[in-house]
Amino acid sequence: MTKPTRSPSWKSLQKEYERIQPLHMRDMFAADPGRFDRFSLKLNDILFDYSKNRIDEPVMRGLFDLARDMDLEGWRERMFGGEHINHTEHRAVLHTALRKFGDEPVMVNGMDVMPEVRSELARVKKLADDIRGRRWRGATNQPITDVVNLGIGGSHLGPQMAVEALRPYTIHDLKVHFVNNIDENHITSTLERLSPETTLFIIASKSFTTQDTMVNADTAREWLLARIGSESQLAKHMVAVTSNTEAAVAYGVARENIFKMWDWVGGRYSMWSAIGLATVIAIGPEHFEDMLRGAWEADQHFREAPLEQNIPVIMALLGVWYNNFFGAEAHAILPYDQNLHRFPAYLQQADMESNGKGVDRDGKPVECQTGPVIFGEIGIAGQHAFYQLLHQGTKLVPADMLAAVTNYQCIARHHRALMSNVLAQSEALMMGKTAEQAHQELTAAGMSEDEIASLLPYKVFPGNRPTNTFMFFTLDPRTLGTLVALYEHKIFVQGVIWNINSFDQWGVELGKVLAKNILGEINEGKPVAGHDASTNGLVNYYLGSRPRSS
Ligand code: G6Q
Repeated sequence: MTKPTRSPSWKSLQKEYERIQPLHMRDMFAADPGRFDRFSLKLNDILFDYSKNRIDEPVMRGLFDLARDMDLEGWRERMFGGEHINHTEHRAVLHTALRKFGDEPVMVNGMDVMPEVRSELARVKKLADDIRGRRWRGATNQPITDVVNLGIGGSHLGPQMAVEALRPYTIHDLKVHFVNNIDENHITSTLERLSPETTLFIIASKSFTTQDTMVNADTAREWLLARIGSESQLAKHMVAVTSNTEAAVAYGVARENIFKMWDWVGGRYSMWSAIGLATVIAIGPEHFEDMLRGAWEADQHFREAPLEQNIPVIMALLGVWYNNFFGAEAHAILPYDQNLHRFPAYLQQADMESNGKGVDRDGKPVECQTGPVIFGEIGIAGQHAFYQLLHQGTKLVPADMLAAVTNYQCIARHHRALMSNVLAQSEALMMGKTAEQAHQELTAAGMSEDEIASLLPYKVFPGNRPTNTFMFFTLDPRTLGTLVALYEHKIFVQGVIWNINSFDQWGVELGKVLAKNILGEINEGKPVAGHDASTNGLVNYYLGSRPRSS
């Protein structure tokens, strides 16, 4: 089966949709006190409650049938088995090998990749240990106090999200910074606080050709050379992570400072590889290992649990349910843990770059909606901003809420208030507020019937808005690893259901070449006529208005 819409299960799900669409979750909960027990699962410390969804057993059965019709179990084995499931780039998809514990080999093109994965990880850990132990010295024999990761997209978002999420595991006299924007404001505002003698740069670029990263690397190099003087000392301040070793050597990075990644690791799935070097330096090798272990545990769960008890499979199928049957266009990620503040941005790339596709695995236009718009924000901040639309807007926006049972210091005043918000929001989104309830409240507030009549429509909340809640004990490295891997597998499952390749990114590649042509014209500085009228107009306006020096 290659077209999900033509599968028998799709047709029966249509009927299930028509049956369930008029039902309200409020009534489903009232009629069925066992709903939470049946529609929640646990993995390690993580509780996954999906009972506040517009589902019942027949719907879930239909969704599992769809997964089987699309041969999810076969695709899952093809991925873990190293087949070239990224068919447009002829590559295996094996980020799972980067966090694999145990002795079994992982074969790619007839070779076990595990020895190389482990030796590269050992090199990364050694460098991190040397920096953290103040054994790695800069050109003037001072220890490193600041590490700057220069990278973008997959070479930035994962490590940055992880370092922020695991901030309680970092050490105070070693700061890790991230620069991704080619806009000079980003690197200059970072460097003005640093000293070249105590700074180490990581050029993180799988291809080692990405313009944004290379322009930032040039600026970093100049900044270093201006102070430490000699090229030969650069090795003490610049390392690289790339699959293009020769380009890094040609750029002047010492060979022993180059950490390898492989073409079977996609950029947005690479935080487990040497691309995570900044994370390892920030939190230390042992905590990084815990993060890998958490992810590996999620891998085993995904590979072995029956579909009916498989968290990423259920996450994915619920997404398909709203995306393809309810017509939902977006999905919100709402962490209530401040340290997860980059998690929505990270997932935005992971999901939208993977499943933002309109052509299926057979090269044909898809016949159904694929990946949703992913957006999100720290839940508390969102409550004072865009939750209005979630509660009373015209769009259905399913959401994931994430919260920790306990925090590091766990100041009761803060944590209890925080938790009361998470719990109240998912309840309110599900229950809503009926006209009758609103009427009672307004009466109790002393309003006249006339005032109530004019205000009542605005005070009604439709409810029936679906949420998943992830509640974990605390945001430690293992839990973070598990959470991220669950989302990675959710994305994979949805790609299988929609019969698309989640692992290429031709849209991103386009951006990388487009700018080059215009940069040539900008450098030449002559008026252009070869584009459409708008682009010609904008280029020429810019050329005519820029100061002489820029
Ligand atoms: C990720 C994408 C993209 C990529 C960046 C950086 O899956 O391919 O986000 O990570 O464009 O690429 P480099 O690491 O090659 O610089």
